[in-house]
Amino acid sequence: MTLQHFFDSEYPKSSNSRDIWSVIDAITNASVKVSDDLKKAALLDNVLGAQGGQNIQGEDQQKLDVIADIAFIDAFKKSGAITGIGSEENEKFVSFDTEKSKDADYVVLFDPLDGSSNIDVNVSVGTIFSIYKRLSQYGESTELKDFLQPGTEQTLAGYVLYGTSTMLVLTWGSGVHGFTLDPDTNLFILSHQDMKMPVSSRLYAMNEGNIQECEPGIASYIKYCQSHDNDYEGPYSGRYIGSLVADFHRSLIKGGIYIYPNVPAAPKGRLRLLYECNPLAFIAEQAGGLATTGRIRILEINPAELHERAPLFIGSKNMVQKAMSFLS
Ligand code: AFP
Repeated sequence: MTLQHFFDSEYPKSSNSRDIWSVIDAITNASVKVSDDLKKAALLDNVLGAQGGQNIQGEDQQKLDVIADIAFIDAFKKSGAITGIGSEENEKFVSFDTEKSKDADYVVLFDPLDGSSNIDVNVSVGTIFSIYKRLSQYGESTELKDFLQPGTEQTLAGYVLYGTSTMLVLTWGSGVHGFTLDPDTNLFILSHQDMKMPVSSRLYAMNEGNIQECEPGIASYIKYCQSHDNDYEGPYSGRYIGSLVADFHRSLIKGGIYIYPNVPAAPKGRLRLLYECNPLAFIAEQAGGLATTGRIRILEINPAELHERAPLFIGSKNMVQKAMSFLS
């Protein structure tokens, strides 16, 4: 079944369903382009490597970060259903401000290419996105308040994983569904219906290089994972790709926990609340998992700024709860 067919049969019929489809259509169009560029990256001129600048987070921008950012922004502009966007790669939000887009219902927040420092070594990366209904007045430009909504207000969220196959994983609040790109037709086909995250597993993911720098409860939890005194009575396996979207996808399918806590170099955590934590938290919860800062639910945070960061404990419900029990 194609994504469009699935959407037509499953998305609640309402006045906004055409607009939501336009947004999904824009995402698939841009992701097919990005997927093609990634596949051929080492063969194309001027695609691999660093752009030579830094994004607002102070991180080195890869050329493909910029290429993906432009591809998604163009597709969102064309969709006619989006009034403005916030992107990890742009300092400020962008209000589209055409006659049509001033009346559009939705804003998108997205990370065009998560894990992009992995591109040059041919490791999976992804696009993560989150869609909200605007709060500003119709007919006017987008305002900051449109983007600073808690994750509980998301209408739609998902990611495209550019891995051994290209997959789109989506939720609109009634389960999580996965679609695989058929490279012969460029259509996304339903391959994973109603995905459920196992409630526990013996896989943990963390940049353990940071372990001495974290609050003590985190080192104690990791010791627990590595011991014989845990619920599996034997060491868990450590798995860390360094592309959140790929690490998360593994947890969604096989179960597991991903932790990125506060560290002195990133006192509020490294990950971006609006582009990474909220969309993945919506998916995790819809699949039966959990997403917290270690102390509070990610989706209930009221963001104060566009590029806000948050610590993230995400994955299988029992594992996230267990990890939280180690924090004072
Ligand atoms: P990039 O997109 O800049 O590569 O950042 C990736 C990321 O936000 C997330 O996808 C990774 O899990 C995390 O950072 C990796 O961070 P460390 O290199 O500090 O482990």
